[in-house]
Amino acid sequence: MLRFDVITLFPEMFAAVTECGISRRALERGLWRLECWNPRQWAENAYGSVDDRPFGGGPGMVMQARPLEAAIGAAKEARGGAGRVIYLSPQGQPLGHAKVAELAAGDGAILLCGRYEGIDERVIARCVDQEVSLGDFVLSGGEIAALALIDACVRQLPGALNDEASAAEDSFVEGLLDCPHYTRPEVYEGMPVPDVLLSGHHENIRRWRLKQSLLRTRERRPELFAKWLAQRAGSARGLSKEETQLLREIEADSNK
Ligand code: 9WO
Repeated sequence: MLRFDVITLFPEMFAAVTECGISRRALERGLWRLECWNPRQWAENAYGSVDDRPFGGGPGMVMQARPLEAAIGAAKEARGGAGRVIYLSPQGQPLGHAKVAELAAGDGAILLCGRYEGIDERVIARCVDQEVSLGDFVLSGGEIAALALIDACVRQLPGALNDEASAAEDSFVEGLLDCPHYTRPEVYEGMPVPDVLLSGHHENIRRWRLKQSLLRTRERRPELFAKWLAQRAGSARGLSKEETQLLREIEADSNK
């Protein structure tokens, strides 16, 4: 079963996934589980401190190795001695759908959340299997990144979404951005919903949505579009007739 063990000084933050929305429902359905491990429990002094001043000087504090490693050890033991350790940091490899899908299909991971200016590098050397980043920005700690990772994985689990929705239809599963969405009213502040969506013609609607996805991806994320094209054109099945036709239309439209 998918299981996340989180090493964190702020276990209460993880109520965001255990108490809310799709991830809460999936937890109640027994589709995944979460355990938090607070390094403070393994603090080396009576004050319960787990940070200290950085060697070499400079501002701020660094999380000490021993309490972190003890917490990781406890988490590993609870997982039967196994479990890869992922450290969430801006220095990591960028997270994408492929990694999310791989994690969701496996048994999860131990997620190490840093605070302050970071963690002692020797913990990374000794314990961390993968360092993962959500993007080029700095948070106050790894927790919000870990929450995002957990949420992304849990919604991939079969049975997590209600049957009207399917993670297989998500943006990125096909390597393209999502199409636009509309709901009532039909006209909002003078802006109508595209006619095709009111037509009831399911084939035309599907085609329009695919075209919008292609348009948006090409416009907003050219590198993603190039990757999609290369992957499609290079694969055994190649581009479908419809995809080829839509790409021609897009090309023609952009030259108008
Ligand atoms: C804080 C800081 C303060 C003064 C000068 C330099 C500094 N660097 C940092 C810092 O990088 N703190 C990190 C906070 C330490 C590791 C955990 N933290 C974290 C993880 N911030 N942002 C992330 C993160 C994780 C995944 N994807 C994007 C951001």
